Amino acid sequence: MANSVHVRQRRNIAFCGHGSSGKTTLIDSLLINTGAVSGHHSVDDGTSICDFDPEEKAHKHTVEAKVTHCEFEATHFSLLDTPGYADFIGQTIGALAGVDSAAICIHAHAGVEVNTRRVFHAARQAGLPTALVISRLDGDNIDFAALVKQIIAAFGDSCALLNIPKGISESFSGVIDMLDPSTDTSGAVIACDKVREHLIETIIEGDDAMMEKYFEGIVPSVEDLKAAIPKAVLCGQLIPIFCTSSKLNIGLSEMLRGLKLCAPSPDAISRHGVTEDGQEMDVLADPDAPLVARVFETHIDPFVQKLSFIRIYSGTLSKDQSVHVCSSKTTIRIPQLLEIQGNQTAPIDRATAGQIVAVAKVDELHTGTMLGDTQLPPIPFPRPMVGLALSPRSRGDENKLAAALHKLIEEDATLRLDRDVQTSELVIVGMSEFHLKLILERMHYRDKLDVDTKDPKIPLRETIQTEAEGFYRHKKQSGGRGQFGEVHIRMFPLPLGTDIKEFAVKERFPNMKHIHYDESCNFLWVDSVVGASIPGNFMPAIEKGFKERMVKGIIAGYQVQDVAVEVHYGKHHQVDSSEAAFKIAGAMVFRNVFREANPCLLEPYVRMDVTAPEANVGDIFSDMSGRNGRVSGSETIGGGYQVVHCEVPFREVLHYNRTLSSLTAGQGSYTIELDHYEPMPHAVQQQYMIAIKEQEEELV
Ligand SMILES: Nc1nc2c(ncn2[C@@H]2O[C@H](COP(=O)(O)OP(=O)(O)O)[C@@H](O)[C@H]2O)c(=O)[nH]1
Ligand SMILES: [Mg+2]
Repeated sequence: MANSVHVRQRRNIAFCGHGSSGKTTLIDSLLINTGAVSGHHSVDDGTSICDFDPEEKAHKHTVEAKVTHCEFEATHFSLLDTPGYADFIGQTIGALAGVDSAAICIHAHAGVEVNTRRVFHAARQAGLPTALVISRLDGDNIDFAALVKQIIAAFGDSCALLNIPKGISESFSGVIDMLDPSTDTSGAVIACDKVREHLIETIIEGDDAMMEKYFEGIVPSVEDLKAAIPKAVLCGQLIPIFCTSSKLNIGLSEMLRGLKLCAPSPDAISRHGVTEDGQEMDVLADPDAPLVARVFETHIDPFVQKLSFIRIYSGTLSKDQSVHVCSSKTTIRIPQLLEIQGNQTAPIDRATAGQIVAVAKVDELHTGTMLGDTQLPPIPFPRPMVGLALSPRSRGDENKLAAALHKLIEEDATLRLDRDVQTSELVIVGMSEFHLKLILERMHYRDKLDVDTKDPKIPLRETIQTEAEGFYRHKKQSGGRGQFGEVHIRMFPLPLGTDIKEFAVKERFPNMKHIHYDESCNFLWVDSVVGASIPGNFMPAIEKGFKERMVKGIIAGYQVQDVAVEVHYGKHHQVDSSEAAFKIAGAMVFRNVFREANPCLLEPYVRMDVTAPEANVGDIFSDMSGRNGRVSGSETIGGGYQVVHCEVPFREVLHYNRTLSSLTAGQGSYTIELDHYEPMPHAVQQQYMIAIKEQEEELV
C-alpha cells in the first residue's frame, strides 16, 4: 500500500518522552494490533521490534531512534521510536526532523519528568504540533486528577483530554470519549463535565462564530468539533491527551484514531527553504514538485552496512535516480530504496513527498545531507561538552580505533572527535558521561574493541600580568655559513576586549611602522624597528618564531593569549643572517621575556543552566558556591521546577552529572557551554605547573 498512499493519508509521528514511559512497548503493540508484524514482541524479553541493538537489550532502553510503519483505517502511519535518556536527545532531535508531529508519552504514575519537558521543547523548536499520551494506566499508585493538573501546569491550558480512563490501575477497563456527549460515562475517574467543557473551549477558541454560539448555549456538534480539531492542533491551540495501557491493550486503537484526526498529514506542515540561487520558498508536500529531501538519521549495523534514513519533504525519489547533493554540490545515484520496519528492510521502487525511506551504503550521505537544490534550516543538534581521552587497550589497534570512532560519529550528531594538541590523544566529546559510556559499549559489542579512558586535559591558556623587555642574540659559528640574528622586544599584557586602536597609540609606540593583530589568540604585534637594524624581510620570520612559541606554551604547555609584543631594535649580519636564524631569535626572546612578565595560567569558565525540582535548588546553590561557581539567578519554569543560571570553572564540573544526579535523585539536568577565560587561583596553578614539569621530566 505504501506507494499508492495519498499524502493526506499519511501520518509521520515521533514517539518521545522520558525513559520507561512505555514508548517502545506502545509502538510494538500498535504494530501487532494493526497486523503490521506477527508474533510476540516485548522489550522485557529482548524481542521488541524497535529495541533490537545489543546495548538496548542489555539496558532495556532505546538508544537509537527507529522507524516502523503500520496501516490503520485507510491511513499509513510511520511511527518513530526515540530514546528516553536526555543524554540521547540528539536522536530525538534527528527523528523530529523526519516527522510532522510528536506524541509525547507520560508515565501515569511518574508524571511529567525531566525528559518529558526536554522533548516537548524540542518538538516546539522543530515547529511541530504535539499530542500527549498518558501511558501505563494499569499501574499502581496513580492519582489521575493530580496528573492532569501537573500536565497543565507544565505545558499549559492547551492540553485537553480527548478521552479519560474508565477505572484506574488494575480496574482500568476502557477509555471514555470526551467529544461525544452521548458516551456512557460510568466508571469515569474524574468529573466528565468539566473535562468536556475545557476540551470544547480549547477546540473552538480560534473560531469566533462557534465561540459566540457556544456562549449563547449552543454546543457544537461532534462533527463540527472534529472538523475544527486539525487546525486547532496545528496552531498549538489544542494539545490533545490520550489515555492508554499497552499491557492491557486499552486505548490504543482510540489513540490511533485520535492521531489520524489530530496529527497533521505531511502537506499540512509548511517548511521554509532557500534554493541554491538564494531564493526563499515554501516547501510543499507535492509529489510533482522538485525534490527536497534530507537524511535525518544514520545507522550502522554490525555488518557495517550504513543506512541513511531520508525524509522526502517534496517531490519523488526513485531507485537508480541521480540526485543533487546540496552541501557538496555533487550528483549521486540512489542505488536502491528501502522501506523500514525496525531492523527489517524491504526494497521499493519509488517514494514520494511525505514518505520516510532508507538508502544503504552510500558514502556521500550523512545526517543532515540535503538532496535536491533547496536547503532547509539545519537540524539543531546540541553542542557536546563532556570529553574523554581514549587509547586502544591493545597496542596496534590505533587504526581500528579511528575507524570505529568514525562510525560512531557518523551515527550520532551529538558526538565530536577532537585531538588534544599537547598530548595528541584522541578525545571523544559527548553529551554526558553516560552517553559516552554507552557509546563505548557499542564499540565493544560492534567492533570488539576496548579502550582505556581518562579525563582529557582541560584546555587552559597562558598569559602575562606585567610588562617586561629583553633581547636574544642567536649566533652560531660551526663550520660553513654561520647563523646570526638579534631581536629586542617589549611585551605587554593585552586583556581580552582591549580596544586595539586605543592601545596601539603613538605615546606607547612612538616609532610604530606596522601592526598585525591575530584575533584567534588576541595577539598584537608591533614593528617599530628604527632604521635598518633588522632588515624588513626578516620581520615575518620573527613573527613566525613568536607564533610557534605561543602555540607550544611556555610555563605549562598551553596556548598563549592576550599578549602584545613590540619589536623595537635588533642586529643583523650581512652574510650570516637568515630567516631561520631570526625565527629562532624570535622564539627565544619571546620565551625569555614572557617568563619575566609575571606569567599565569588562565582557565575556562562555563555557563551552566541547571534544571532541578524546587526542593533541591538550595542544595544546588550551596554546592555551586563550594565549587567557586557564581549563581547569576534562577527562574521558576512551572511543574515544581526551577532553572539555576551560573558560571563556574570548568575543572570543577567535569563530573557534575554525578553530583546533580545524587542531589536531585536523578531529576535534574543541565546544559553547559564555554563562556570565557579567567586567571586560575595561584594554588591550583602551582599543581598544574608541577604536573607539567613531572611529565616533561618523564619524557626526557
Ligand atoms: N504495567 C505496564 N507496564 C508497561 C506498560 N508499557 C510499558 N511497560 C513496561 O515499562 C517498561 C519500559 O517500557 P519501554 O517500552 O521500554 O519504555 P520506553 O523507555 O519509554 O521505551 C517495560 O518493562 C515495559 O514492559 C504498560 O502499559 N503497563
Ligand atoms: Mg524505548
